[in-house]
Amino acid sequence: RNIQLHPCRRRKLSSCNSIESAELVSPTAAEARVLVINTGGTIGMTLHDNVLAPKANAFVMGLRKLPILHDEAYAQQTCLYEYYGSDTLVLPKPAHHSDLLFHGLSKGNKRIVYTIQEYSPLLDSSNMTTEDWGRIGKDIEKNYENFDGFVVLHGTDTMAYTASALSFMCEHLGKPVILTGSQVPIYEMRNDGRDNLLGALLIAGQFVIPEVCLYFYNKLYRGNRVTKVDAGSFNAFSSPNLPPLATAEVDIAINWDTVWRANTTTKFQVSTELNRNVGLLRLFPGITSNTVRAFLQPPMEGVVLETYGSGNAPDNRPDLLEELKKATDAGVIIINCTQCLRGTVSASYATGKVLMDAGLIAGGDMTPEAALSKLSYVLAKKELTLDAKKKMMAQNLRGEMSADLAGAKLCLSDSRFIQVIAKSLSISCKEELEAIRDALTPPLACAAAKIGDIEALEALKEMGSNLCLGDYDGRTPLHIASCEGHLKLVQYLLSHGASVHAKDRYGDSPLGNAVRFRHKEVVKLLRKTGAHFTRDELEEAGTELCSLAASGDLDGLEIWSIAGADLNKAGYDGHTAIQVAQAVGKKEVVTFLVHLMTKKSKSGVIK
Ligand code: ASN
Repeated sequence: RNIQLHPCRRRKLSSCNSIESAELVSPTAAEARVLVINTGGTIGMTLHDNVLAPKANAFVMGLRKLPILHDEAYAQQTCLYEYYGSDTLVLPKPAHHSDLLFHGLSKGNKRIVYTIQEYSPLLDSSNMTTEDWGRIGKDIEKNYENFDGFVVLHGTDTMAYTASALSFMCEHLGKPVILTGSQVPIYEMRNDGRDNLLGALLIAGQFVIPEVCLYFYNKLYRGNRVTKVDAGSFNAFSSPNLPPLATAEVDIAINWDTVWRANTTTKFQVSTELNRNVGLLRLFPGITSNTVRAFLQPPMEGVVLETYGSGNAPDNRPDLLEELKKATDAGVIIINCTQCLRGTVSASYATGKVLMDAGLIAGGDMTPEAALSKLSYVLAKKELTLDAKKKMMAQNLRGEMSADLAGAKLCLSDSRFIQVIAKSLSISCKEELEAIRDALTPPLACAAAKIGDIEALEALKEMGSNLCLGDYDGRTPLHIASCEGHLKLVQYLLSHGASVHAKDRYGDSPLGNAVRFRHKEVVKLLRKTGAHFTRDELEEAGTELCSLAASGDLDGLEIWSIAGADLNKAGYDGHTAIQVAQAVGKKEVVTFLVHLMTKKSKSGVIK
């Protein structure tokens, strides 16, 4: 298998002597594509009349001059601009071991090719509105299938709000969306913009972390868990109630156990409907009932009440409690969140119970930013009743609040199997046990997937293993089950967080595997969940279709069609499958292809 480049780029490349042969033939040298949506913020600002303001149409040119963020020689040699346009850049090849990402499962040592889409006007994030969030969401949706990951450049001031809102708006997300920015413009000598952008690009391009995240000062956080805590430090964000998803120190270490996964078989979509009749009200000693009443007046529909400590409010203020009760009776949803940076709302005090009695919903350990944007998202769901909306507010939708500790998974050391191995190796510390688990369980899970053994997978899951991780070849249980055509098991894995976007070391996805082994129902289910071929794979499918047409392989043609191939795509010599079938006199193939194409154009999808 060759480097995953577009055929026309590959042809040029192979005639170019200055490219190392390893880059041409090694599958691990393939490229990953990231879309960078530049909304503004300090990272691209310059000084005008002594104040910082965004500067339009300067960012790409600025990055081109930075060798750590762009490799001009590679761009020239691989015809990058001709193929992707002048707003596309490419990271240099990692040179030192610490640039290669070993911890957790990376897609290997890939070139990150990134395209910058600049918004106009560029915004200081204080000027962001809910419409801007919608625009970002829609642009991710529009470009979803053409990129491996997304980076959103954004000002730091309201980044936590945007990250929270996007986490809810992005439903059934399967790829990384990483917000980042900086405290000092990237053009200045001492700045944090270069490191932040570089880290975000490396993670977005190499790891399938299906979450809206925020990357800042060497840490990747879940987007709906952060809050800006420092206006004068490079370390501007904190995620007080959830440890980082990844830390980029000497190595980039992904905390895979913490990564949130959608567990549905539904395609990614962005919901841009948001209700703006929401607000944040911070309790303070002496607040008057008039203030509270005024705040809760129509059209207000949802409020985050920032209370004291573990969710407390005065229980000697009937005037105040009555205003809250009147509002909840009238259908306003009020969420109880703490003013404290860290900790959760609990029902341990009498001063907390009075709020429950007034009809408030406990917000757990949600940040006010997350609670507010969740309200805005949930209240916009017109098809839901008030009760259903309240229920949704109390549920954990995107990992924005901590799960009940009662449901915590079994600890690794509970597993006899691992204990026996650990004992024979004289190992007892938690980190080493975890290392053994992470090394042993992926091949075991793959073996279970091979024979379609759901019970064995259940047992591994109970042991604390992550069913999304791949074996030594990066092959995940979903790859194996797709090869074998175990439909039920594929369904099981997808509803337990398996990623349809996982790639093994050869660059193959579960969809590609299911097509190769002709498992029609598995292909349909993977497609329904959002699996798709890359642009390059679709390009190359033309040739495959022609050879199937020539050999009269109707089944093969049908499965490629279901998998999303364009039946009109020409092969390497410019002929389409129909033309080939006509040329070799295979009438039944021509009829079949025409039938498939009309079916597709009528329904949009093949049933
Ligand atoms: N005011 C800037 C913004 O939020 C702050 C920053 O990006 N550091 O756009």
